[in-house]
Amino acid sequence: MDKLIITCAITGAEVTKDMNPAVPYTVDEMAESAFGAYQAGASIIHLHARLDDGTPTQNKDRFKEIHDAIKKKCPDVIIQVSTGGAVGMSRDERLDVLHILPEMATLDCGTLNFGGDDIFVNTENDIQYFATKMNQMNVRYEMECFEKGHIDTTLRFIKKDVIQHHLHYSFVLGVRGGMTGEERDFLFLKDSIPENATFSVAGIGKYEFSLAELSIQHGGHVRVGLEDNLYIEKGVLARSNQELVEKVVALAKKHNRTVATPQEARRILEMENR
Ligand code: KMH
Ligand code: ZN
Repeated sequence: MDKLIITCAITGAEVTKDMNPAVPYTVDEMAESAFGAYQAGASIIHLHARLDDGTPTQNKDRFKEIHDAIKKKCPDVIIQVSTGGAVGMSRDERLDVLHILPEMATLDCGTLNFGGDDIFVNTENDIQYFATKMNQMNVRYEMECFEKGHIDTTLRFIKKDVIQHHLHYSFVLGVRGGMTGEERDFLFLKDSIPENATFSVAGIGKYEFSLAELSIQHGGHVRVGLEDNLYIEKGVLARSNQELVEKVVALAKKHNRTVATPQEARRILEMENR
């Protein structure tokens, strides 16, 4: 089995300090939180940008400031910027972040309900537009799939050579409107991707650690972080992103998986020659 790549989704666009005071907003808070996660074992930081008051933004200058502050504290960490942004943002607004030429970004592979009246829109044309831009700019992507139809969409785009490079999936499970994160869901998705692909899981809320453990056992990788889950255990708020990563590291130990360094993660994801 490959070493375990741990991604930490430190802030997202939807969670707030009212929900958990450890959610970072400012540049310094982001850098501090990312550094803690990195020290605990995260090799990838999944990054959204916020203004100081918590408002989500895809503004390239704000992203650059946060990106550079994180890199100053942990120069070798992989920063994976979000091109998902927040619900309601336009295509080009979401892609503004690509101007900082990130090492890696997300490619969201389908539309889904996002709770209440929210819809996270990713039409077939959006996906093609995003993938084409990232191919042109030599930005590596992780394919975010919230249900099986999203995987089927990627398979069509792989055939058309719109999706290129090493295939790396993230199964984001447990969103209100997407697929749940039960074992049967995980196994169905894992068995639906190409054999040469790698995958990670991002369990939302209560699914975070059960999915993490499943993925560790099945040779997959893991994302945790306050973007996805605010609790270290039922009813107990996590004190930091670091604490969430530490819990995954303990699960890895339990199942004899060694945690990958950022350089090892680049090798596993075939990102070295970009
Ligand atoms: N904030 C969600 C609307 C991504 O980062 O690519 C989208 C999201 C996915 O978080
Ligand atoms: Zn995200």
